[in-house]
Amino acid sequence: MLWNLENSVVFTPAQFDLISNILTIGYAAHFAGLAYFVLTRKNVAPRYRSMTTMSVVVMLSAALLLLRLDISFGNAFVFDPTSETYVLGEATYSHGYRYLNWLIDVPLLLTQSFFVLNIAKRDLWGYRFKLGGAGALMVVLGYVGQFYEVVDPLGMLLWWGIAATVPFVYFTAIFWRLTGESLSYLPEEAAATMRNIRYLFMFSWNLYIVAYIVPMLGDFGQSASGAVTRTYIFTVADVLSKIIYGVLLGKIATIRSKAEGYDIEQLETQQAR
Ligand code: RET
Repeated sequence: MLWNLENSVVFTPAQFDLISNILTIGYAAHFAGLAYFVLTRKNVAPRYRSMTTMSVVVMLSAALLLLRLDISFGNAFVFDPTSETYVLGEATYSHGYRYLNWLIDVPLLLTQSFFVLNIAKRDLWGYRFKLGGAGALMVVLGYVGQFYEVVDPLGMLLWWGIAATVPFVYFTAIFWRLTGESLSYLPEEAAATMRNIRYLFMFSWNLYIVAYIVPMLGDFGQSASGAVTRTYIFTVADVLSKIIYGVLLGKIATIRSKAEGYDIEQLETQQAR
């Protein structure tokens, strides 16, 4: 039997609301992020705009996915008046969508940073291939693992998780080195932001691992509270690793644009005259 954690527990109305509310906040935040990135696109010089485009794509795919998850959650559980709980109805909740969304977002998030880094042109495709490929591999391994989160959390789930950690460590090391090198050539203010991005990356990407581990935590991990907890962790990780990360990269692009003589305020005043 292949089963997600949510499908094997019974929710109190409060737990049901906690999950469906946080899923709603999750997609609302990404739709808001979508508007933000579309509207601020012209603040950066044309050479940085593909980076903003990547944020737009990430926002849209995440917002739609989280909406899909919320609908799936609402459809799967029905209120049972006798026990006053939410129990599984005729459909099941499919958590795997989350991983399939990462397949789009992880390679984009990893390679998006290249636009504000100085990477030699001839190395660019190599790095895209290494980071994008390792990112996708990690997601696929994690996706296979999540099928075992109820039937064998300390066996197969753990096994696939450890397998997924190998590409994770590989691309994180490259990302850390490339962004670390940038601290010496970025303008002062941009370097300070890059420092924050590095910490944010480490914190938020590791949160996904924490959420993945929840079903392994014995009775708690296999309970409705466990399901609520991991949905919250995933949502916090999503907002930090996609929205805040994108905003900070945008800040670096704006600083670099200005340093290179592109000033949107000046351009707009000129046009207005
Ligand atoms: C898994 C399985 C356990 C081992 C590791 C994992 C890492 C997942 C990460 C996911 C990042 C997702 C992002 C999504 C954006 O949309 C698959 C949980 C290492 C790092 C950034």
